[in-house]
Amino acid sequence: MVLLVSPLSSPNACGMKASLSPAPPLDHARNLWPHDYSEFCETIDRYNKEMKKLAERVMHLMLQSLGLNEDDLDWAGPVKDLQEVSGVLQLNSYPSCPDPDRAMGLAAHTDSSLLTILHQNSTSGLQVLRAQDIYGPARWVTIPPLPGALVINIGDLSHILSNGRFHSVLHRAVVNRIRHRYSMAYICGPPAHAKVSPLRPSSGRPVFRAVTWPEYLGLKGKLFNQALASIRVSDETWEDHNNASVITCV
Ligand SMILES: O=C(O)CCC(=O)C(=O)O
Repeated sequence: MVLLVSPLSSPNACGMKASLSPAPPLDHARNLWPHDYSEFCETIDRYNKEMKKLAERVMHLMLQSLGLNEDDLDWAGPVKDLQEVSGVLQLNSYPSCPDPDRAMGLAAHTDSSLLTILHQNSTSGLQVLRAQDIYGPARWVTIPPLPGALVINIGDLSHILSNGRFHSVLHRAVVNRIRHRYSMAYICGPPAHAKVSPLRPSSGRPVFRAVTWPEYLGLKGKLFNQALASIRVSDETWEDHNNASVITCV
């Protein structure tokens, strides 16, 4: 079961993932807890605000690690936009299953966000795909829940923004034989109007074209795990583009 809540103060703003949610989050909470939904809503509202602050801080550090200093962050319009993130909180519930190998929690995917901050209860289930290395072929690795720890997943938009220096991570959730598992994902992205494009590519040219979050979600809906590849700028397109600009300038 997936419940999407963001932000509770404006229940219709289920945002980018509204199509997955059968009803506005406040209505959903009212149905589940007709008499005391307000405590749930207030707690979620507080959690949402804290996650937004944390996401902005992490995003800021990520931008700095790409070599953007405070001055760059001040003058660069689109970069400034990226410091004010918007988010969707997704609550996931995975009932136990006596035959977990024949059940699917959440299919393998990369997140379409800038980043996702994940809290898991004490039951493990999150796995990331580790690429082939000297220790063996590509394999799924479990990320065990640690008390008090949050997991941060890099999303496709950070992959684009960093021109591939940050890699979005392919992950999935598996179900547990005896224990019910819960997780909360704060999925954060730029404001809907902001175009995300590679910032100051260190190596030559931008590898991806610019997209807004809603546009990218549309592509993801159609192409799923091929969405990122679909906005790659090929060498030929890049050369054509450059030649075209030269001709235009002349
Ligand atoms: O439940 C988990 O650990 C994974 C959740 C997730 O990948 C998602 O909500 O996109």
